[in-house]
Amino acid sequence: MSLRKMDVLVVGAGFSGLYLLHKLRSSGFSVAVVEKADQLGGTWHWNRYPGARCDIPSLQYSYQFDEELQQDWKWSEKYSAQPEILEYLNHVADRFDLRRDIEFNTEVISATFNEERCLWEIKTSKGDVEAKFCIMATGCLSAPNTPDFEGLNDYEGQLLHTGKWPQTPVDFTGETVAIIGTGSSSIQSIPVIAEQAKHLYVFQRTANYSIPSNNGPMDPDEEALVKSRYPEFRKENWENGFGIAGLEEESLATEASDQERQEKFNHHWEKEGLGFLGAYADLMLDKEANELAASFVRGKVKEIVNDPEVAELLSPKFTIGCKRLCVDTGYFEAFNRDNVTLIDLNTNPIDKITDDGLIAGQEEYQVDSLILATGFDAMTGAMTRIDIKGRKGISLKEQWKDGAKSYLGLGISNFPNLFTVTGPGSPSVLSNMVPSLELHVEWISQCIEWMRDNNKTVIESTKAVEEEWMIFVNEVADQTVYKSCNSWYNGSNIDEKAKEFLPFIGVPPYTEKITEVAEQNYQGFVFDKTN
Ligand code: N01
Repeated sequence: MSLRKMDVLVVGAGFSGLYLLHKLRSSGFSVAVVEKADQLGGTWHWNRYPGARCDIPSLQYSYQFDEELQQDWKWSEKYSAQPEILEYLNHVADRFDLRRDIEFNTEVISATFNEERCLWEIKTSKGDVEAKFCIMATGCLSAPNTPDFEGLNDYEGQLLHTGKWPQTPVDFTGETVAIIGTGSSSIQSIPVIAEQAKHLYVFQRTANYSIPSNNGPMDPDEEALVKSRYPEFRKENWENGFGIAGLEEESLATEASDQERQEKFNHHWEKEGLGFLGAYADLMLDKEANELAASFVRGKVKEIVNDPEVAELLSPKFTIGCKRLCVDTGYFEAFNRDNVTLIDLNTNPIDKITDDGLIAGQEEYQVDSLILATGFDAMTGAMTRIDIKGRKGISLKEQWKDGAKSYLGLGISNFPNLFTVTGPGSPSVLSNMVPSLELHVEWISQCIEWMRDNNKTVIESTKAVEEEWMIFVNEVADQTVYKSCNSWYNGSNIDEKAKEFLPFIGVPPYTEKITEVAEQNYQGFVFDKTN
């Protein structure tokens, strides 16, 4: 393929990349999207495991940039399943004629900033690109984590990773299956796999909190109500700390009576899903309040699971919410089935994977399929796995070795004209991702337009502002209970990764901050720096 030149190259054709393409093209820029997969969808293309669905209601987990789109589209369920979300994204691509500027099966191999020419030189698996701007729309949870289990390459059965699921549906009927990990992906897939498999072995290192989704067909009255005031509904949600409806509670768990608390927790358990953490304002701020919610959930696990030993193993011991809370359909109930066995990896560590299964705690498990539900190198992995070089050949991977620093999750020092969507230091994974990424797409597009209108060629963040910002990100987290356990929010699921809290907590102050930065001609960013 011959060298292609353009204003903006976008990496990734998921929710962010699609909207970036639409927005930037409408503003008159030449823009293309490159996508490693053979089709669009990003997260919703790769995560096709059984039971995959969103856990923020679809009326919220959807684009709002086009009023006609949000009025026209009809979700069939409260929390839509992966195939429907993918169908929605395909509809968006067709509706806004996006496909003609997306190159599929195209992997970015390297991206190097040429300081003299002030542009990005990007090598892809299908040829070279030169672009004034490069935007990483690569997702927060898109670089699968495959632990280095001894013997993994020897396994001859069907090896699967929830984050890289095959496009053709996998049928486990009659099979013996092992799944390693008990995070959101596993918690969604276990009840579905358990219905198919002859036997399912679940290998758990850390028990996790999960709240029932109470999913069901879309309530037509609720849909009509939301659609009658969609922009106001979106705005109200955005004013909550996490940008999600139902999280605006102000009363404190520590001040409520036992009976009040029980009633409220029960209500939130039955109705609110992720919003369970919004039952009281102090649940994520105060350990004592948090323990009240945590012990309520542990009590529910013991009510649901028949075998007391299994119930105890499934009862999480850490602060609720400091690992991403899960939302399920029949997760704890699945352990009442005769064909599901829970294995505690703390007392039975995996010795090795064999050609036909695994050995854990000296017990051998022969399995037809082995599923790794072991998560992602979150927030930074998708970028550090690409060879990105900024000023003076500095590598992004090297620069982020001791902790990912970014100004507002949008720009990185030494990497001019490179923007990140929902990067480290922004609310991203601690918010409703879709409005968060829309906010970033709009901010980035306006910034590039402003540069065009004001004859600016190069924008970059400085070390000083991003250091100051990441200190603030961590100071905010210090006022909460988020840092009190190992989680992918703080890099502790990946051995070689710096242990630093990455998302910014608080949608309203963050939105105010980036709006102010833009209004003050991108205060904190430097334009056309000379060496
Ligand atoms: O990954 P995870 P995930 N040996 O990191 C275990 C989003 N998401 O793919 O906790 C043994 O949460 C690990 O154990 P431990 C959502 O934001 C959303 O499930 O580290 N076990 C853990 O149990 C979510 O948080 C939805 O002790 C090992 C599991 O693997 C994020 O994606 C659905 C291990 C990994 O859990 C990631 O979820 C799905 C090892 N060496 C995902 N290494 C929605 O509902 C790891 N584990 C929208």
